[in-house]
Amino acid sequence: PQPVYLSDYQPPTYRVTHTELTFDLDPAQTRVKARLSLERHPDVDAATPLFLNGEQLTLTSLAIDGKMLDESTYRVDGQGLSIDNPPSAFTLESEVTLAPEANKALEGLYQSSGMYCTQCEAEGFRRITYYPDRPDVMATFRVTVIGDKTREPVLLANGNPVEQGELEGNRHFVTWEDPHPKPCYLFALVAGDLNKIEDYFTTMNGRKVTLQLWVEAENVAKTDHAMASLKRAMTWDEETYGREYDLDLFMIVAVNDFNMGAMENKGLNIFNSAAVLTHPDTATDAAYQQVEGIVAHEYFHNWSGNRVTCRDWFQLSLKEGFTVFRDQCFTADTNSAPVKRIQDVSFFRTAQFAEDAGPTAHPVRPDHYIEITNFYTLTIYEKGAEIVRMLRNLVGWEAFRHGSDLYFSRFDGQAVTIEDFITCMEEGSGVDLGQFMRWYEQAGTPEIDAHGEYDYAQATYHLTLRQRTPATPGQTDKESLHIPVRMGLVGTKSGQDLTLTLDGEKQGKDTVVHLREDEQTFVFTDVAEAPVPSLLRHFSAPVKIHFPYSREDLAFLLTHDSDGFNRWDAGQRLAMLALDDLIAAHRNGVEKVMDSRVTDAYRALLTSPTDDKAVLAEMLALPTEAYIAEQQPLVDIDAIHAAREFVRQSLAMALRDEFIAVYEANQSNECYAPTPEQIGQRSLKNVALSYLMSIEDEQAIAFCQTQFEAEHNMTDVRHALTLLVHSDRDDLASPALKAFGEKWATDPLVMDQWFTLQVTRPQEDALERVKHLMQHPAFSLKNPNKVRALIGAFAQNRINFHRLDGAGYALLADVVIELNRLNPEIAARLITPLTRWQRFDEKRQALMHEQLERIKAQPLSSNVYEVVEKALA
Ligand code: BAL
Ligand code: ZN
Repeated sequence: PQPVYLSDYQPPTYRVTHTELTFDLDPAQTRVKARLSLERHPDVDAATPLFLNGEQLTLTSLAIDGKMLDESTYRVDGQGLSIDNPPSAFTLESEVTLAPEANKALEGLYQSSGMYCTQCEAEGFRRITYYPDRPDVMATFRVTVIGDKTREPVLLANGNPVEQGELEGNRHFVTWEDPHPKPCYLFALVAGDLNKIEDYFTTMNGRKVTLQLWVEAENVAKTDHAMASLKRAMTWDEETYGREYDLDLFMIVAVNDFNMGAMENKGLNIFNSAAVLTHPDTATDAAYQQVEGIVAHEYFHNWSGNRVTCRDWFQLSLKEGFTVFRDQCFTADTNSAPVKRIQDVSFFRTAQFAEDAGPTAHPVRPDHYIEITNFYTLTIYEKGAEIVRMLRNLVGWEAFRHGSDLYFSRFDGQAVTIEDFITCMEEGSGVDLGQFMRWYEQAGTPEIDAHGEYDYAQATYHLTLRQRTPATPGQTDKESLHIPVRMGLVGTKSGQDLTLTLDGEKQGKDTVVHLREDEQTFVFTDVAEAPVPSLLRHFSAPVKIHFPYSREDLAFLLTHDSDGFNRWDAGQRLAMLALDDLIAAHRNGVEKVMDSRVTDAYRALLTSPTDDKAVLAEMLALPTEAYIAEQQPLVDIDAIHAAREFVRQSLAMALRDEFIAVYEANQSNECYAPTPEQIGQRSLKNVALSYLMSIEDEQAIAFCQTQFEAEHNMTDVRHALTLLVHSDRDDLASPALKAFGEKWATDPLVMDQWFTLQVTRPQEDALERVKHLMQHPAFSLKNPNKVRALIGAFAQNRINFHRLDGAGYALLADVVIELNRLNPEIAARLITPLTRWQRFDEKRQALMHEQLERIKAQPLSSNVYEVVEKALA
């Protein structure tokens, strides 16, 4: 497969102004008629053939302006259709057939639980009809869907329904019109036996919008939260960004087989059922929060993505980075803002940093790709969002909003670039963002070495910051970035933020220093007492910052920093220092000793009054094994696991009474609601229970069993069951697992949880369980949720996936090889843990490498080929 380069971008030679489609649905042979109004660009030579993308289609007829084309005037190959000498403006009519039931890649038109649905982003529309499948071709659409009245009573497409009727042979049709020009990746069609849940939203200009959720009959009771989330998101986007919804109807459909979380098709969002369905008995707090975030994210795309879209797929972060930033702010405003930031950063520093340091590292705007589906990454999404967040902070909210208004009005109905967005931000703020653009172009996580010196005599504090970005594949030389470092100086005597004076100017108690050079020193004057610097507050830039904090400094910041995020981070750093010592002790065979400063800090946290239980739960959580691994030059799987377990158990033993007190104080029989207060309370209670179960004493086990058996809500039930299954008490875990599995055997989303909690257990039999569960009737390799719940989850079970006999790696490779034929997009994603082979010891490196070579020796899809090729380069 050949890469596509950003530098090769050419505007479309022909544009489509209007698209009419008719689908005559059939599982084995759906007929798609297309009638496209095409125009040649005035600058394009008349002899330029028309090229339309098309894959896995059978062309049955082709006509221009009503005249069938002679076979000598066009060519069809595996990529598409070329037509010689078309007129400058014309109507092209084509008819193709395709087989939705055979489509296991879940791109284009396919069937999920018998229902027809589509997924076109990024390049799935070419599996539906011959078309210029690129986002900079935008057309209005009129779509007729014909289906069986019994099997497909519901026929949906984008826009508004304008006509419907009965046809012969128990068939019927509905015609839909979408007046907003859109690229074909936003096209959607759904047909099946679905139930409707309807509600209304009145927009800021008084227009009544009908909101519909379409689900299978058994899921009707699981839709309240998604509907309420949608209405909150619509209100928030009006109030925060002035964005009003633009059609009379907004629909969300839940499907079981879906590669992504959800898709923002114009007026007809299609969702993975896992991202829309909730019920207190079946969904955890985390799932509730995820549903709210994804519903909002897809809705926000209506402006940031649909009304203004991407010129080409290199600009993907233009819509995704901006929309993730928007959904993060929505969640922060709707729930606990500090917890949202802690959770996002915690995930980012573990997973995106790992991506940025691995063989698939790429800039937020890549300059080439082989398979665009491989670029729906944490870098494009999450690092893209961090860049937009930096922008907001650099120019200030008002100017940012001004720039955003300008962007939406200037480019409405257009397909644009990241430069267009940045230009609007520059115009909206008057700030030069020239150097800032490098964030989009350079891959790799920048690192800042910070050094501070306090001069008692002069009452000055010198802070020196030095930046470097490590080399990444294809990018060896990096230029210095514009890095905003938000900071404060916390007085060691007063325990208070000191008033900052920088270059003679008073800054208040919190400021942002702008690091633009490789190295800069910032001199603070009138610093009345020796400070501890609090750096990168709120994670003001997606970088790693190193400062030689002592444990005393960190314990001090943990209690005194006015920035909640940095208080949490100080706790993480303190735990990391202790973990580092214990990892070394494990490696050297030396007795492990718990650092009493960590225990003291945790005791203080557990016994101090708090008004935000969710934040406290985050503060009590130790860094994950994956995060610890990211901090090590070479990952020592066993030492990390042993060290972390040692800390967990030491804390549980030393603070057993405190954990019991917290657990008991946070019991509640209140009716379940996914409110921030209740979620905080449950998180705190369950963190305490996790610590107690790490020592598996009778009291903890009794708590766990009671919590499991109470069946109060899925958050508590799942947590208790997980702890039992992850303990050595198989005598208790097995009957509980069995009862749970039987109770929920017909609920696919609960069965996903049942799979995950078993294969993430630390005991040695995890891999055997995976193999066994792959035979379970509820498991299917064809369903991406099942693959993620079982195989993906097992690959996160660090101690067992990285078994020294290589059986974990071999299992993953087997699945990748099989999935490569069925669903290349999911197969390529699944390889990720193997691509990080260079981070491990020699033995594991060799074992992982061997599996990558084994995959490479197969006939591969371009998706899997691209990832494996990079991993082995
Ligand atoms: N556009 C793909 C799904 C999403 O990011 O919303
Ligand atoms: Zn998105």
